[in-house]
Amino acid sequence: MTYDLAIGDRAYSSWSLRGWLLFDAFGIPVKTQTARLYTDELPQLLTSFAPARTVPVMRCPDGTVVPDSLAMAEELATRHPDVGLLPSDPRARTVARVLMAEMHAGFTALRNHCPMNLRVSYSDCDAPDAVLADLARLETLWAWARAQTGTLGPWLCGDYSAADVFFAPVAGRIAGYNLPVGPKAAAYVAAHLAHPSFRQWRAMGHADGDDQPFYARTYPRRPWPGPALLTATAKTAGPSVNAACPYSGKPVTHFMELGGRIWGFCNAFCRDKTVADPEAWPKFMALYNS
Ligand SMILES: N[C@@H](CCC(=O)N[C@@H](CS)C(=O)NCC(=O)O)C(=O)O
Repeated sequence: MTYDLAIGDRAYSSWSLRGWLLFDAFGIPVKTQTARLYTDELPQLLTSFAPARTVPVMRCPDGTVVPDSLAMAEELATRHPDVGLLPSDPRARTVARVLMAEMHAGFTALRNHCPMNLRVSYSDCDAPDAVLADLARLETLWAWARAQTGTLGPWLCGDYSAADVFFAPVAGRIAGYNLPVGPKAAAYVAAHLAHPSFRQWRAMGHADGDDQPFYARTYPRRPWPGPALLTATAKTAGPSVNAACPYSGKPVTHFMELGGRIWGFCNAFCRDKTVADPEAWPKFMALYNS
């Protein structure tokens, strides 16, 4: 028995990103099921996760359902004390909990004006004062956490922890809407964009289906400010260098061009997540570099 996790569209569901990172970034095995927001898929999926009304929601191996990201973080940290979800140092752990609680409860202006959309990147979004006030509060909290925990590295409370998980969507918003922050906050955002789990999530977000109209904005665009991406292109036909999919080992049916060669995958999702960010996928890069 393992954990089951229900999530929404990866490109848009900021709460789902938190839920998934709590597993992926800490090596806790999980079986993930997805449903598209604003469709009947979501309530349908949630019928097997009662009493959940939103995603993320997890079912523990013992059958207990945990329908809230903050409760998930606490429960996973309790059930897996050795994976580093919460800092082992008591003071750093307290600070991490303060950060998670405030992020979970607040920042409404930022959330409303800049809904997470990992498929686009804007150069400006006319941020109103309330959003600027939320950004100032984030910078205060992040600086306070570093001072309290004596952290000099990229994360807030020592090693990457659940506190950082809770700010991953905010990092995506600051990057995606080009929101003004100081150099220390900008470095923290850059650390999130380069985190292996975040990169994989964002790449899968590009492969998750059509754009959701609710998130469309007409702001001017700029290139995604994360790590420089290799430019790959989906192709309709092979033949490919490889006969077997780098992920499943099954025969290839979907194709992609990269570096002047054609690469094959066993389904559209695995092809498209690789097109979005080839370097996010160690199994593909092992094949590519072999
Ligand atoms: N308090 C919840 C909030 C979760 C939440 O609002 N999830 C959104 C997706 S990002 C959702 O499921 N919306 C669907 C709906 O409200 O019908 C948590 O921390 O997990």
